[in-house]
Amino acid sequence: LKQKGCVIWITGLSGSGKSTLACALSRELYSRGHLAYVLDGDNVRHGLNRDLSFTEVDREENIRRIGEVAKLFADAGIICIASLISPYRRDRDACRALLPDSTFIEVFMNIPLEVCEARDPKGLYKLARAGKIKGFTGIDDPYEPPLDSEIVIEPKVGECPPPAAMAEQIISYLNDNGFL
Ligand code: GGZ
Repeated sequence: LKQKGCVIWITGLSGSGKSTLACALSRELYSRGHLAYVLDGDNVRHGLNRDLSFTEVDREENIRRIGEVAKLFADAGIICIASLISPYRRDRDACRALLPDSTFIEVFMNIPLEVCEARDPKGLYKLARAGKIKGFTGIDDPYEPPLDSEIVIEPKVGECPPPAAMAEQIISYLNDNGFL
């Protein structure tokens, strides 16, 4: 194997760039000959998790299942990139606890709500503000930021880092910590 199995858990608000980063990272890893696989909340909700809504208990179950599946990939020696809002700290910590020491790498997309809302790529914030979506994370549902994530992605001078730069930040971490 050309990599050590692990889970890269990307958490953050809707529109913070989680899926974009997951995609850029998996492509970059592939191009370097590594095996990576993306579990994206929005995608998994169309299949495995199609029975789940956005209530607190269903989000908890969404996160739990993705954590368990991610663990299987990591056990198989694959770099599993999980990108989902995962708004509750205790649910993320429960996934961390499933994995061997230091193989759960939490990545916090520290992008202000105003920036995510201004981007609004799917128009969901607009619907949430209009009351047409209830319980939308950041609007009328909570998001608990990580307190000690391994990696933080932050905008510099108001600009969000380009996807390649974000991917590079994570690849450096993987290199420095013996995963690649
Ligand atoms: C948050 C919602 C909601 C509500 C639909 N709250 O930006 P997107 O569209 O593509 O990503 C969001 C996705 C969130 O699914 P996750 O599985 O990542 O969430 S969680 O980890 O909390 O279980 C958003 C869309 O689904 N979406 N309704 N009410 N996001």
